[in-house]
Amino acid sequence: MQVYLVQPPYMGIQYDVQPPLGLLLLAAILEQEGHEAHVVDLNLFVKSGEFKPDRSARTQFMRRLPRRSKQIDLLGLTTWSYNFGITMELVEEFRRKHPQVPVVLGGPHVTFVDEQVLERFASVDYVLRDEGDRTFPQLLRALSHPNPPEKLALIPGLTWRKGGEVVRNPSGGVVEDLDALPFPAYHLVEPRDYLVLNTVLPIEAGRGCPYNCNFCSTTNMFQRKYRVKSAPRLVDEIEWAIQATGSNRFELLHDNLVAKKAYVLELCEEIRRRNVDVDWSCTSRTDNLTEELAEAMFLAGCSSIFFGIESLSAERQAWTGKKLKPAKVREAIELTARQHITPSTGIIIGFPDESDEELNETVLTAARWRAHPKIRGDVSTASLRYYPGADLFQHKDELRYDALASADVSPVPGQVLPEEWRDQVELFPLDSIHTDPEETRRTLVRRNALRVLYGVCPLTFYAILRRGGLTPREVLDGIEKHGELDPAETDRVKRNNSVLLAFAELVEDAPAEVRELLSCELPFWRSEPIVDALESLEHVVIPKYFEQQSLIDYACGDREEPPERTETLSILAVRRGPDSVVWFTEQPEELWQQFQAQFVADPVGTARWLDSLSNQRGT
Ligand code: B12
Ligand code: SF4
Repeated sequence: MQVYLVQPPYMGIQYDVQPPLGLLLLAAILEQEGHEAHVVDLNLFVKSGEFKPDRSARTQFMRRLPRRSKQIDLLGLTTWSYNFGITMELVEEFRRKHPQVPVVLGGPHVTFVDEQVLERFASVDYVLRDEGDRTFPQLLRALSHPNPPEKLALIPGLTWRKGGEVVRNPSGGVVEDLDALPFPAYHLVEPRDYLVLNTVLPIEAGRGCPYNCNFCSTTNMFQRKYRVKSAPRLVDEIEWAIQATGSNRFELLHDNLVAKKAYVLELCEEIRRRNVDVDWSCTSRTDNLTEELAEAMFLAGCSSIFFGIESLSAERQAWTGKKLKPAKVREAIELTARQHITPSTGIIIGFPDESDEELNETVLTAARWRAHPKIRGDVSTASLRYYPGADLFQHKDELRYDALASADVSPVPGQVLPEEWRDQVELFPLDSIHTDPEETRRTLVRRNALRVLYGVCPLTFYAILRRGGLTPREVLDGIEKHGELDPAETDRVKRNNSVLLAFAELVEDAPAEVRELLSCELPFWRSEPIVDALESLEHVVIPKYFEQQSLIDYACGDREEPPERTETLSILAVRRGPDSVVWFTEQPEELWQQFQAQFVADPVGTARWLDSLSNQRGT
């Protein structure tokens, strides 16, 4: 059969793109069964800039699929909650053009709203719940059978229509032997198309997390049994992926890989024994990591570990059911950094009943992790949302459509959920929210502000909290009050600048040390802090008052006395497009002239050099 598997686009910046691993795995399984599989990644199509925002999304997406119905025997789509609106728009359009071609949905969203989907949308024929590795080929076999209903009734996890009635087959459990799965069909995509946007590719290490946090659907989707590919099998896959993709940077996907210490040690041992030159990252709970483990991981090429921290308050931890101990969280981050691994952390904004002290503690601690030169962690911020399959979804009655929440998850600029679907909050839970409009706006403004501050000027942010006498709550309130902040603004540069200009107003009143840090991190902060496109070179010269290392030590709290002063230096900053570079120099004007001359002689080379030095990426 000719099977087309589609990854719909999802929100996020250009770098939020990864090959759709679940679909590539299913494609490899289908190929083993003799089918011809095609993977269409509409997320890549959007993020690579090929998508034209001023033209119809439906039309552009349909053009990526065959025109004639006879060229396609089945359409399968992966589904996530935050982009289910655009997913269903595509499905509806597909059904209009190809009324006879069966459509099957799978993945972590429809697994929990299967009956509702089939009841509401005639355009969907099948929902295949849970893990599809064993059941998807069974579905294709059943569809080729002379009497499909007889066979369909036997497929575990299938929700389908028998006559006019929606039937829900019992679930069939999970794939126990992950070693038996084939390598993903990377030949169906062009790895280079991904690598130019994001240098890290995913490899699945395993599934299943033994914990059960109230905001997370993993335990219901992949269940609580920790499953992994054996160490030799996983390292085989890593070696194969290096050959197949030309990259040696991988994220080893598992929601909580480090939960089994013995396994991780064995994996590290296997990587080192085979001397594989690989740079990898993974996810861990903070309470699963030990110094011994982190050291072994570093020696085996691990460069970053993601920790879902959520909050530094013991009460919020209890509320989520995650139950991390704040002191242990701090220890784990420090030990990770000590072992030369970058700790990447995730926090949640918008907990109900969160006190100012709790918010302040979480935001301040994360600011320290981001800013401190010995840690330099990444921090990502998410707002609290109810996902199907997560325990919090029991409160789905609180959800109501909200234009701002919906715009927040919009995968392409200007895409809004069709009006007639807006009352279907279970199906489109991320276009809805449980908080009132004012609180929703506040949460999103705060989350956006933190993304920008942690991303663009982390040192100044931490310094204003440590040395500027403001609490995180006061900074966030100040930004909310001063800025013309529209969380629905789709122009990212405009949105980030409104945060930065409001933050700069607060910095104007802060001590000179904090102002100078902002001039180093964001030299154009008094005009337009960041730009998207700028053809000519722009420069600014700012007097420098403090010796840099002692300024940083003071800002980070490693030095109590004020920073040493310097008499002669200036800050020279030059930018073109989104890229800027900063020098500390005694002769800013001469250096600027030289730079201009170099730019005239070799504009492309100089721009590329600027690009390589730029520090304003990733917001
Ligand atoms: C890698 C990843 C990402 C990557 C992108 C992945 C990609 N492919 O492009 C990035 C980092 C961008 C990402 C971001 C986010 N993610 Co994410 N992510 C994952 C993660 C860890 C792994 C996905 C994966 O590849 N799994 C391995 C494969 C084998 O599994 P799979 O894709 O689910 O496929 C299997 C089944 O689902 C099914 N199946 C899937 N599709 C189909 C299709 C058909 C036709 C069939 C029959 C079956 C089928 O069969 C497959 C094989 O068993 C999952 C957690 C997880 N364990 O899966 C979360 C997960 C998908 N992410 C999630 C979330 C919430 C997010 C964020 C919103 C996080 C945040 N709060 O900011 C962001 C949103 C995006 C953004 N840009 O902001 C949720 C989604 C929940 C939901 N209901 O939508 C998940 C499930 C984590 C969780 N437990 O909550 N994510
Ligand atoms: S948040 Fe992490 S620890 Fe908690 S259930 Fe989900 S994957 Fe497991």
